[in-house]
Amino acid sequence: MKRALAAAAAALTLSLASGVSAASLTVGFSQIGSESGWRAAETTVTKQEAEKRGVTLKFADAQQKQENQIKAIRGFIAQKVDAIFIAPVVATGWDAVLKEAKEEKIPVILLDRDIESPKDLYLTAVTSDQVFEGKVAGDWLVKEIGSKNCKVVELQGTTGSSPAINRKKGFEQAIAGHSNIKIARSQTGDFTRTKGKEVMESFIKAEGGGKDICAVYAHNDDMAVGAIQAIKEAGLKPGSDIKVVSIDAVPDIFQAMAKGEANATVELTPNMAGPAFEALNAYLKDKKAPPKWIQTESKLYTAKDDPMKVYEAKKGLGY
Ligand code: GZL
Repeated sequence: MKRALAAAAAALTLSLASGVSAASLTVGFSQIGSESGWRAAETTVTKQEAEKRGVTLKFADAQQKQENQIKAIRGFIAQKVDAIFIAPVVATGWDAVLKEAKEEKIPVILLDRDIESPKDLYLTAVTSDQVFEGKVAGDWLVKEIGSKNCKVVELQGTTGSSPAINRKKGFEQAIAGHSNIKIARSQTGDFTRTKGKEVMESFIKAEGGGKDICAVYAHNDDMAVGAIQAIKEAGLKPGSDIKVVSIDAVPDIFQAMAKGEANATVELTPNMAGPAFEALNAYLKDKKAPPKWIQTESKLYTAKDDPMKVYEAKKGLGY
């Protein structure tokens, strides 16, 4: 008992000193898995943000399965946690379990992906503007290509996930007015390097060895890195024979950029938990409901942005 009191006092002091909330909360976090470098960084940063605030984080890795997330969320409800964070693997199928959390008055915050459930079933969603991310990627390609004909192949994220739906939408908006740029093939690579490479290999095979493919648009950098491997193994030069544009801005894409093998990426912060904890504290302290969407920044990086300097800077940020 004495040890627990000492620990709580230490957490209280630490959290007061660091100027964040003094409450020692227990938050359940249902994470999708560790399918990409970005996802792993989000997990690391979420644990760091909890530690900074003296929050007890109960972490559940769903290995990309929604049924595992729902099971974990029911477990958090049974344990009567103070709040639940969810990175929802897909956008549908959450209403029932969110209603159960609501009945127990446990606030839910969505991290990095959105869902199609009624908005009164969650407190807020901390995500980027994923349509905008796709548009930034598409706008970059439009500018890069000019009036040349360009056959694009697309590596989509996880089928049914909000980033896959929205990043596709944004990219298509960007190229809509440019009939010289066409998406010839589009398939999910499930946000992983392995699948990204496999699907790119099939695109290259289907397109007569790939020499007519002008660009690959990957919904995340991990699939782009897999595609780069496939392009090289086909005897083509990624970054020049086939332009490579993707999203996340993880360190490895900057290494590829420095070698001229990747061209552009749109940054996604892995720190969704910081804003989520701040919104939760404000809500628990004075019942001040946050906006339903807390938007994180998106920034384009290209080879002009000193990629190795960005690589070094990013290495310390949870990657
Ligand atoms: C987007 C996030 C995506 C990342 C991928 O907000 O959900 O999931 O872009 C990750 O790297 O797999």
